[in-house]
Amino acid sequence: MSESLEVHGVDLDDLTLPEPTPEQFRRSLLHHLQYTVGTDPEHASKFDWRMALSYTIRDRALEPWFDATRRTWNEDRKRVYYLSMEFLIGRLLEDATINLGLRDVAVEVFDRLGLDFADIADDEPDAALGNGGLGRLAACYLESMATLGCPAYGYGIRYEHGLFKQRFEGGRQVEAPEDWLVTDNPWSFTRPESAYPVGFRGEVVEQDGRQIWTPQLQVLAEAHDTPVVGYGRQWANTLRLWAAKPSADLFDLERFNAGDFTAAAEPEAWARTLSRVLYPNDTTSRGKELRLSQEYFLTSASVQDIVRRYLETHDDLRRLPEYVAIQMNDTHPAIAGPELIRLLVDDHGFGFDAAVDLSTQVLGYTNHTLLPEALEHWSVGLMRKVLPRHLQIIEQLDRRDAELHGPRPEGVGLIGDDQVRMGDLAFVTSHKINGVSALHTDLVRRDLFPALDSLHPDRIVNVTNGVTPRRWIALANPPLAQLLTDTLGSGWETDLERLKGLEDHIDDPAFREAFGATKRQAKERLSGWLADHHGIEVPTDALYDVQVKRLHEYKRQLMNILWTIAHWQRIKRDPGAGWVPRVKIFGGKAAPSYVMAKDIIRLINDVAAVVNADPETRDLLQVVYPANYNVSMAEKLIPAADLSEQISTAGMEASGTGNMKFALNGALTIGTLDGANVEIREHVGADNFFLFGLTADEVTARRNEPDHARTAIEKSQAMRDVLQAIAEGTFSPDEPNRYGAILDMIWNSDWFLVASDFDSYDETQQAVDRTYLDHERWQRMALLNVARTGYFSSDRSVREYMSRIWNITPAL
Ligand code: GPV
Repeated sequence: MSESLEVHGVDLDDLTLPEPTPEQFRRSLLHHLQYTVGTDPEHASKFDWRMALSYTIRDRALEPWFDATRRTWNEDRKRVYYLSMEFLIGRLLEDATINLGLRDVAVEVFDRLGLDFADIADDEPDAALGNGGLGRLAACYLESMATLGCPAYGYGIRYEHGLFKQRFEGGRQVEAPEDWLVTDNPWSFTRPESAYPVGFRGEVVEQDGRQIWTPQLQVLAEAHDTPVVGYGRQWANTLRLWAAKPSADLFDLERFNAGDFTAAAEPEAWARTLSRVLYPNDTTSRGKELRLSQEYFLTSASVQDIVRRYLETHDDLRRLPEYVAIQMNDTHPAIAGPELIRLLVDDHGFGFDAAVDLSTQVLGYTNHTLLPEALEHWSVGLMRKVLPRHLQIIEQLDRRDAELHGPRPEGVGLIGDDQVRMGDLAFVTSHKINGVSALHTDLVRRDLFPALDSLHPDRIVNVTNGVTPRRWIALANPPLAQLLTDTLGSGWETDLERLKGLEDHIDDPAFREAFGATKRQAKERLSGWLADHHGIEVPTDALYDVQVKRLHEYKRQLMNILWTIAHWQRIKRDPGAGWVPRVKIFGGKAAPSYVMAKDIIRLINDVAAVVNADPETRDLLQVVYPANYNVSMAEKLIPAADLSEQISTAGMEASGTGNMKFALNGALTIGTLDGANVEIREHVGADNFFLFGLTADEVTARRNEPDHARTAIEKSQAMRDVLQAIAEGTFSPDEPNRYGAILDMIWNSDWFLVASDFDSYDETQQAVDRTYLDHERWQRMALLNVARTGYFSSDRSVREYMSRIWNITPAL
């Protein structure tokens, strides 16, 4: 707690809230219900209760938030600024409740009111301001930075519409807009005083040797702040999301007065578009003007805010790197380099070289993919139109680099083929570039930036991803959390390597039984939820085999469903062979324009319909695909999983983070040597991991073999039977040719090597079954997965960022 402070004659300590005893908590809750929500207990709806509860919890977040902010100012600390187009936060209420240490009190108070805390918490819409792993990683890192006491701001966009909602019609994905802001957002504070103009288009003219950019359009970025409380309420940071507002002069009064109302309102409408909707593409970049504008909108507002905050207490911008670290989450905010250089040169009188050096010391860039379709490129023409001054700076940077380093090999440089290469731009304006798993970082060095790496051999570093155990164990899996606390004492939540201590208990049958009981409870919770919310009935004594993630060919949900068909065919051939009952669970969305991914979704649903209706196999195999997978669904599915499917083509998944969440919740992984799977396997031990498939180098070699798919299919009876069943319309009797495109792809191109890896996957799946039949063995393997994956806490990752990249020490 801070020392006594007096402002306007008010002793701020007078405002401190009393200890939240159940009675105090109850009073606060009922007070908010009446005075903030405006209703009474007799008439309150679930929504009203949730709002009253949210305000009650939020009150308690403000003290650590203010304290942390004051300490950072008073101690003049270095701050981290995490710039990201995505923050996939999910729900905030229960997370904040846990981190503030109020869950037990809240549950008790609701019990006494005859209400169910979990039911109320379940009413909250997800903040789905992200697509998948990249956005969820940003959310885990925010939570870890707050827990560790790393002074930090997350900067993002306050999308009116987050990731679309998914439903299935006749097995097909249908998208509907997401609407999280339609009801009040109790976690956000509007800061109208923090608004920055962001300019677009217009002209640059030279005047007395200086470049003057006069934008044609100007939009206001208005700040909306959400407190991010760390576990143990010792620290809290800010997530600052920008909303786009038309600046007053955007409205064309002349046209309006002349009667052309629509045209008069056009620029205003355009301005609002900037924070209207999240682009629903995961790991693809499409070169659209609106997307570039959104990226600049986020970046410019954030960089202006950062410089303004620094200058409030400092006057020498040359010392910026001592106080400011800016992290770019992929290249989406990579215009930060040119923007900071622009501000330093055009507004603060720096020379170009000095501005570049300074910016580079401040900036860091995290690369999250090698997929060519995800590497951002902007055409020079578009860049010149939207950000003419920035294009000049990029050209100047490119010339400078060429002069510094002499003739460059083909394909090197910030601009080529009439495109600005954002990865190269991010590289040359950053002092550190990191990949997100050991394997991925090696490939970033070797395949993505070989030339830049040899020029700057100290720049590329690895920081393997991590996930927060507060959300992914304490919140998602209370029975497991309780067992961990009973066994290890409290403290594992912030020191996850303590899970190692579980190994001391592994020979104790009673402990293994208790561990097994946590899994059973999670399965019961999940099956109840599937029945209530999706009308799906599944047995609770089956092996739960789960693949949840965005739909993408490289993630190979297709291989999983093809294997499911093979398995079904085998059961039918010999129903009495002692099969392990399985529930195959799928979850995930496809980008709306990704035709092949949508075909795969439909195939999974078609297979589910046929297989689930088959009386011969019904008790042994179920396929379920609950629609609209999101963070809160993940919290229900992951704890219940026995088997975690991490089956991407080796070399394609930068890291994966779902793989970590599953292992921490005692699921065994069936996976390739890809991304962080490699490190998970090293940690849990090869005996406790179901490995299959080609390695990254073998993948590269195999792709060069002509007809690799056909060759593999011809070798595999199982694969041929599956493809034949699909071709005959077994799963689409009304339209036998429905999956012609998938079949054609598998036979004739198969870039992601589904056919080449199928038999290896099949054998390994059979090993999974055999192992599962040995109950004790499975239990031991699952326990070792929990015990040995403490390394994958995002606290460890954030500490590595702090020491290797940000050069910052925690305040706690
Ligand atoms: I680039 N990732 C993502 O979710 N969206 C993107 O646009 C890009 C990358 C993911 C990678 O695919 C995962 O392998 C990785 O675990 C995650 O980013 C976080 O690093």
